[in-house]
Amino acid sequence: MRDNVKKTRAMIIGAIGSGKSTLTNALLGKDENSVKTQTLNYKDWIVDTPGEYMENPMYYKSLMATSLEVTHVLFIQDASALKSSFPPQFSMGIPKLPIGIVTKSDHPQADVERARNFLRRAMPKGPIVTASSFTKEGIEDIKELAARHSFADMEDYLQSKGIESW
Ligand SMILES: Nc1nc2c(ncn2[C@@H]2O[C@H](COP(=O)(O)OP(=O)(O)OP(=O)(O)O)[C@@H](O)[C@H]2O)c(=O)[nH]1
Ligand SMILES: [Mg+2]
Repeated sequence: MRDNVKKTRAMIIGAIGSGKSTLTNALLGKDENSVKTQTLNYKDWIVDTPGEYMENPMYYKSLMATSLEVTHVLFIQDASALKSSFPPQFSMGIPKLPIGIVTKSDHPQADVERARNFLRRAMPKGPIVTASSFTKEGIEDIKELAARHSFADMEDYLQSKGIESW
């Protein structure tokens, strides 16, 4: 037993309907239908947030306060969305490890490149994973990255998988 293993807790943020709750279930291996998130929802190692918290700057304070409790922040961008709800460089204001996630890669209207560009603007530093809660693309990579507690360890993981880092 290694006692230097840190415990991960991740806050998941992104626009209304971007797929946060569905992804939360996929990461936790739960086969539940997601219902609209109304409030902060603590599920195992994940803190699921309502999309309103990201879309309305009035709620940024709540996100900032909640971020104090976590080790990682998962930034969710819907691959089919025509816009981003993240202000530029938003991740730089939160001193926690960021993981960018493009969700709904399976969607007929998905444009993964556009979504990655949106995320890179919000999150200048850190890994970006392309994922789908339906096909399970990217789910293992997200879990592996969330188990790492420094940028260097996340980069090592990406390198071991032959994935280019940021
Ligand atoms: N095609 C596709 N649809 C998805 C995927 N993930 C979620 N969805 C759909 O997107 C819609 C919104 O999903 P939610 O997980 O409830 O979104 P949310 O970000 O939690 O939304 P709020 O709680 O309102 O902030 C639902 O109809 C899901 O079925 C995915 O990977 N692929
Ligand atoms: Mg939700």
